[in-house]
Amino acid sequence: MPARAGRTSLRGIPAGVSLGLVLIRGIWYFLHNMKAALIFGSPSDKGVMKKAAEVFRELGVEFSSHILSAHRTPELLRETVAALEAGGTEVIVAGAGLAAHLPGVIASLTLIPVIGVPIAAGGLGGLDALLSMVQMPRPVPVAVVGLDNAANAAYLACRILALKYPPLREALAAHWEGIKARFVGDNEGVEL
Ligand code: RP5
Repeated sequence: MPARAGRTSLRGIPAGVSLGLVLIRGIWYFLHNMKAALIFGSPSDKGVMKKAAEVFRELGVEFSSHILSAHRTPELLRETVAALEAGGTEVIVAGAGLAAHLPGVIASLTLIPVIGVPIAAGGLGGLDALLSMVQMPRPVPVAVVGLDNAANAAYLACRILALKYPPLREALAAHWEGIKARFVGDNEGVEL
């Protein structure tokens, strides 16, 4: 009788090796205290998504970032989400354009809250991406921010994390006070 072949993932990696990689990556995220993750569907999304990275850096939130696609690299996406879960990631910001199923697919793989950033790519100006995210059927929600507004997605992610981490809450409050003070300063004695 022929020996039973071990299970192999679609990437051609034996299932045991794949599980090992998930755990190793999970340990890496855990050791680096990465509570947030940025995932986006293409290198062409980088310009938009780096606005989220800037907010995380400004507020001192450690994050991992990944270019992964729900349709181009589905196996790697599944493995990465498993590794993020294993490593203690608590919120995911996912950006994509066109038929932007990436955030919805991520939300189907995990209970970690997912915030979608619809990216204005292609002939429909981003309406396609916006509707793909905001119209997720129950019970698989994706919180959605405005077109290309990755910064707001990161701010929302920080607010979610701040429920649990008081230093982040303080950093957010100080950041907000700074914005208010600058706004007031900029608008005093305006010459028309
Ligand atoms: C989506 O398709 C990506 O998120 C990107 O916004 C869009 C176009 O991707 P590329 O063709 O530029 O790789 O999957």
